[in-house]
Amino acid sequence: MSQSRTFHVAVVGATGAVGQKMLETLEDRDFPIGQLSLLSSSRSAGKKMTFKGEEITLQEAKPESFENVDIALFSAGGSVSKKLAPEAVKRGALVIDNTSAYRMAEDVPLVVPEVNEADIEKHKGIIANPNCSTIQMVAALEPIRKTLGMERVIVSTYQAVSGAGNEAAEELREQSQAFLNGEDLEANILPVGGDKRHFPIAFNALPQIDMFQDNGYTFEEMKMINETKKIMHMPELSVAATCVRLPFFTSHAESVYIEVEKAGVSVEEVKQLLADAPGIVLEDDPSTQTYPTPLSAAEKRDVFVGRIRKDLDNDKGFHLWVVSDNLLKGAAWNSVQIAERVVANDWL
Ligand code: NAP
Ligand code: 3JN
Repeated sequence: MSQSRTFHVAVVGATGAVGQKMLETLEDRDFPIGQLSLLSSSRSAGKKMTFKGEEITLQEAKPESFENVDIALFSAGGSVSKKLAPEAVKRGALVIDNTSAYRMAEDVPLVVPEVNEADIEKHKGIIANPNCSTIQMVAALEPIRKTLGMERVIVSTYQAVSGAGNEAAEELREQSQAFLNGEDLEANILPVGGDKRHFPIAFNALPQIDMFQDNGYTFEEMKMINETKKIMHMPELSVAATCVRLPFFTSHAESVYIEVEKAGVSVEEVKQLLADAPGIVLEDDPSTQTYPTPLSAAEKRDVFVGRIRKDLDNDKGFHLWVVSDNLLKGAAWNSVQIAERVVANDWL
């Protein structure tokens, strides 16, 4: 992006799966950076990472790290955001937070620019980036909702291991090798590092992402449900979610069933709405077996939609297949996109 002013940007969690993609995206987008601070835990402090060909030394994230920072991109987990985001705001930085720490807070905008860019302006120092599975789904739903209305959403996800961080991706690599060598599989991370039991992900499917809640849904499922209603400004929308982890590295895929308000809509009308929408790529042609997959969507910033069908029993029901790179549109790109909108609109 071209901009005359430059900004002091801090990336908190720069060594992580999301943090590394943040750096790549800032570089690819030529974000107007005057100074870049890369922040980590004490474990990685002193190590170096490269940005635009220059080596930058990682520093331990502390309250003082945010002196003179204009924009701080956080992806080091909820507890780090809870402790350090207020310190960054106190020192004048705008925080764009990738964790669930502030997503449902009333005075924190939860933003997917294609859906609710205008909410950014209401920020009081923190803007939350939604959960990856939520982002790609609402980006695909919004163009349909705007014209046809929306009453119900039922989603089942097929999520990549990179969503659970670098250690989970490493676990899939090691288990896959062991499985093919006929060795025992060691599971220490998935489905959730902090839970009591762990199961192999290689050649498997795990119907648990994040911790179980008292209502029987997992936290990932509840994030999708609550965040969708907040971003779309539709507290009355019916949303149900089942989140499943699968053994591939990149991109989340989702089977989404929707019921629109308007009756008698054709599948061609729904396809046209998606084809015309910003950030959405329609890949849907059964005659040529054209549809998105996790591999075809990887390393791309768009949300890909295919397999659009009208429900056979409900005139207002449609089925969609929505795929996007979970670390790009699901995390780093959505955050940098918010930062770009802030800068372009002078909303700092
Ligand atoms: P990851 O690969 O495990 O990376 C975690 C990062 O956090 C590492 O860079 C680590 O630095 C850093 N860190 C840990 N403790 C820290 C501390 N006290 N101060 C500063 N940095 C610290 O995990 P990830 O997949 O990148 O995810 C990180 C977080 O981003 C998640 O916990 C989640 O909240 C959020 N996330 C959001 C989405 C989304 O849907 N939008 C998707 C995935 C993740 P060291 O190198 O020093 O250990
Ligand atoms: O598992 C995935 O595919 C996405 C995971 C996201 C995640 C992982 C750990 C903690 C989150 C998130 O962004 O919702 C969090 C969290 O901050 O709650």
